[in-house]
Amino acid sequence: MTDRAYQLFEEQQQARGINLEQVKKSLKALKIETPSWGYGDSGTRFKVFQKVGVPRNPFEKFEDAAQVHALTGLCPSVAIHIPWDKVEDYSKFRSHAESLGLSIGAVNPNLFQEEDYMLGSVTNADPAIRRKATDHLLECVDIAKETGSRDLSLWFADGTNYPGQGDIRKRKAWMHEALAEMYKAMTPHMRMLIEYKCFEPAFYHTDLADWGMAYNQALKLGPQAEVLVDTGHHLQGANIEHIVAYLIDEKRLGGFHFNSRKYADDDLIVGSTNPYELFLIFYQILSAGQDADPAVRENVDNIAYMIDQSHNIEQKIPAMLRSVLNVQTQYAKALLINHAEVEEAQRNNDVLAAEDAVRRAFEFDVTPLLHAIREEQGLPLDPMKAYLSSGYPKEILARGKGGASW
Ligand code: LRH
Ligand code: MN
Ligand code: MN
Repeated sequence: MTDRAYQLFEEQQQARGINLEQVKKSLKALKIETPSWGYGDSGTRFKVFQKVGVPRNPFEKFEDAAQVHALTGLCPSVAIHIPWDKVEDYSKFRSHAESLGLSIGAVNPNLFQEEDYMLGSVTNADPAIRRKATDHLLECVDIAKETGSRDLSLWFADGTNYPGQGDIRKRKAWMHEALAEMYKAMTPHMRMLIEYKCFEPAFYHTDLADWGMAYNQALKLGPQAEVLVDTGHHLQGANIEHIVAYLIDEKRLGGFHFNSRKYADDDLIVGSTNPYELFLIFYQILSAGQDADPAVRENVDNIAYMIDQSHNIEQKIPAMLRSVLNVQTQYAKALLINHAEVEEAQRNNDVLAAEDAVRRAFEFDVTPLLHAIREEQGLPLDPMKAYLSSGYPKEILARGKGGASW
């Protein structure tokens, strides 16, 4: 790479003691799973907007996802949501994914869109509804066996709107009962990722409202159950990177649903409103990646990075490209943190030097570095530009309006 911008960048980073070859290796190993539902039509509770060119079925969702992977080299797997991505023949679906250079990623059950679940699914007071919900979880384990998926990613809308509406402790037991039944059905290579969310759609209490509740369930289930951190699922001001560090240290961080939020669970493009938060999440992960305890390092190596976004007003594929590129950029910046420098400042109780050592990495322009790795990988230097000038955006217009919703 003879590019002057990169040469300058290289000199600058070498002078700071950063091993750029290692940084490049780590960047090339980054994998981000995209969600099938991010390619479909979506909206708010006020309106679902219909776009021209949206995939009409799960197969076409994967075709769009393949574009994102081909242009970035970052997204070889796609999460599915059942029943949104229910197909007749999962082995055919799997072959279709593989023919596109993709694999089927996390399987997400859906327990929030049926009339029966208005007052809860696995925590409903009615045992018949709990049975139906648990059966759906078991169905998803079977689907994961066919798709070859390792992760089952669970989010429950279950909760109540009013004090007294439900018995919180009974619901806690019912939640555990359902999870335990599902856990028992999993194969040894599967993982259950338990997602929490502070509120919405329930507004008084949510059965799994925070990381502590998800962690508590995971601990009682066993080592194949871990916590999933959706960056949009916290109360205002929550220190997500602290939660991340804590969970890794307990070896129970299963993965992320990345997105960005300002007010609630906005599901906006990750890194669009708070890139520094994303950078600081990676700082904690990379710092734990150097831990002396191999179990902590193993947890870091197995974190599933996933996007969970709904693109209501944006073009779907460009929105996904922007998202994964934002993650890659913040990861690249975090890789420039000189941990020895931070640790020395910490040992000296030098507050400002420690903060400076972390922040400085965030302030570098990593464009030359990202161009260098893309060139080495035979990828377009600017994946967004490459997409917009390709034939694909025009080609998909032939699909017309009325594509798959979520
Ligand atoms: C819920 C949620 C969950 C996924 C997705 C479709 O807020 O973010 O993580 O199942 O919606
Ligand atoms: Mn989520
Ligand atoms: Mn969400």
